[in-house]
Amino acid sequence: MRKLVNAFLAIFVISFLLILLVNYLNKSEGYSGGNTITVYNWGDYIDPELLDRFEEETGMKVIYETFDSNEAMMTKIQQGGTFYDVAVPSEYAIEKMKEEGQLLKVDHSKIPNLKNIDERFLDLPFDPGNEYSVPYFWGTVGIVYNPKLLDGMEFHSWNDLWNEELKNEILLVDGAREVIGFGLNSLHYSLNETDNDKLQEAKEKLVALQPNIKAIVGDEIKMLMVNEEASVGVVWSGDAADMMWENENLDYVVPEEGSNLWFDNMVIPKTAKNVEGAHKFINFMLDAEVAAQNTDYVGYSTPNREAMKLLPEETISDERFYPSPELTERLEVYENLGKKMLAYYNDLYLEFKMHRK
Ligand code: N2P
Repeated sequence: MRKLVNAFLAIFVISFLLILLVNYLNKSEGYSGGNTITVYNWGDYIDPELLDRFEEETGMKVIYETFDSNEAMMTKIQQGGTFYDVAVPSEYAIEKMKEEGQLLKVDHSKIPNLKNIDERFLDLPFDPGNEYSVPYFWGTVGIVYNPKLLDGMEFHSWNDLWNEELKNEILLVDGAREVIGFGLNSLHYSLNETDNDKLQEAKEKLVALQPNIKAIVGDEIKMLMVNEEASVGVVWSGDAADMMWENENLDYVVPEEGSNLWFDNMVIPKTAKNVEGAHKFINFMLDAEVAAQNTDYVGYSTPNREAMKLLPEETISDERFYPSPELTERLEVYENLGKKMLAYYNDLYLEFKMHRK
C-alpha cells in the first residue's frame, strides 16, 4: 500500500513539475520573442483597436496588462520577474523609478513623432530633456457629481464633500496620493506636504469623511456614476469626461482650493526584452491620428499638439479638461517625496481605509 501511495505521489510531483516547465517555456518564448512586446498600462487607458492596428502594421504581437495605481505598478516591476517593454507611470513615479535605476533611456532618434508633442509637456522637472519618458496623457483630480440626484447641489470646494447630506453618496478613486492629497488640499495644505502634524490632521479629516463614503473603487467608478448608483465621485479628469459622454447629467469641477495636475508618460523599464519594439510602440502612439483616436476613446487630455488639431473644437476648448492657465496655477504636480515619505503616505491611506464601517 505504502509503495502504491509513493508511486502516486511521485507521478503527481513529476506531472506538476512538467506542467510548471511547459508553462515556463511558453511564457519565456512569448516574452522574449523579438516579435512580441509587453505593455503595462493603467486600466481603461487605450483604444483596443489601436493595439490591433499596431499588430497589423508591424507584425508584432502585443501582450497587454493593466494596473490601477502607481504604487501597484512600481511594486510589481520592482519585485522582478516581469518583462514589460513599455509602462506608463505618472511623474513622481517616473522620478522614483529613474532614481532607483529601473528605467532605460529613450532613444529620441527612434521616436520621430516626438515632434508632435506640445512643448508645454516636454522637459518637465521630473524628467529634464525627456531622457527617460515620453508624454502619453495628462489631467487633473476633481469631483464628478450628478446635480439631478442631489437637488441641484453644486460643488466648488473640497470641503463640500463633508456636507452631512451626502451620507453614503461618495465614491473615491483608490489612490494614496489622490486621497491624502485632497485631504491636504481641503485644509489648504500642499498635496506634497511632509509635515507630520499636517499629514495627521489630513488623515483625521478624511476619517471624518467616512460616513459619506459609499465605496473606494477602481475603474468601475465610471459604471457606478453613469448608472446613477452614486451621486458624487473623486476621480481623474478623463474618467469624468468619459462618464459625462455616457450620462449628460454629470458635471466635473476642479475645486477652488487647488488640486493635482498629473502627467502620465511612457517609459521603458530596465527589464524590457524588446527595446526596439518598445520604441516602435511609443512612436506609434505619438502619431497624430493615432493619438487623436486614442484621446477620443479614453477621454483624457492629450499632450499631442498635432492630435489636438484633429479633435473636435468642443473637446479641446472644454476648460474642465483643458484647464486655463489661471486654473493651472492653482494646481500642483506630485513631487517624488522619497521612499520613506511615500511609504508614510501609503500607511496613512491604509489607516484611513481601516476606518470603513
Ligand atoms: C485611467 C487611469 C488614469 C490614470 N483609467 C491617471 N493617472
